[in-house]
Amino acid sequence: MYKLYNVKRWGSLSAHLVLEELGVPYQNIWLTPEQVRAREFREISPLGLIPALGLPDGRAITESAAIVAFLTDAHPEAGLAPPIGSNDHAVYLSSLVLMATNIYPAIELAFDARALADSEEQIAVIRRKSVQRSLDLFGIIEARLAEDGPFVTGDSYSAADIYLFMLTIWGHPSEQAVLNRYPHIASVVAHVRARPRLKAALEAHGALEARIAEAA
Ligand SMILES: N[C@@H](CCC(=O)N[C@@H](CS)C(=O)NCC(=O)O)C(=O)O
Repeated sequence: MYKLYNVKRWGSLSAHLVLEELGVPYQNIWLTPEQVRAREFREISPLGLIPALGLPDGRAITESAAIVAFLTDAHPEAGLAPPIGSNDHAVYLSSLVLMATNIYPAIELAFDARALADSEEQIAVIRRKSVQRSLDLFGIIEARLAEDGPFVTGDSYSAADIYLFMLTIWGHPSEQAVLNRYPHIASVVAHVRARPRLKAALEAHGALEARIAEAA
């Protein structure tokens, strides 16, 4: 059985929602930030990062995009990714990696601002610039959705839409800032929130409703 190392509202949200959509058996292991930062967790995730997925053979893999792509490809019958080898699958992988290696770290930079800066002024500058960068990058996804949507890979809903949803709820930029600016992303987000299979997991992460008041 898979084991998901999970923290509420962190990067494991994508894998958690994908596992729920797939309907495959898995053990959900909730961790606190302190447990993630403990030495022992490095045996599972060498960089001390969430998410990590334990495989049935006892090994564990990390990196959110790889976990999502692995899960959907290992369970193609669920139809949560385009057929492996198709052009749509190429777009699927490219979109996942684009989001994971560009938008995700731009958002993380805002969270890391305090550790990187020497003063409150520097923190404010890092946050402002990282939020602007994230918004610009969301703009690239919005343009693609406008041209080839309504979903990230085109006509069909996929785990890439779940991944996009996750990035919009982290607060830097605020979900409201993303949704107000980008109507096509807003409709993907609404679609993910309305998926019946995801309701319980979204509730567990406190992500069923948008956090309107959140700053940034
Ligand atoms: N490239 C990694 C990034 C993972 C990452 O940065 N995870 C954050 C949470 S969203 C984390 O675990 N941070 C550890 C900490 O804050 O101590 C991925 O896509 O999985």
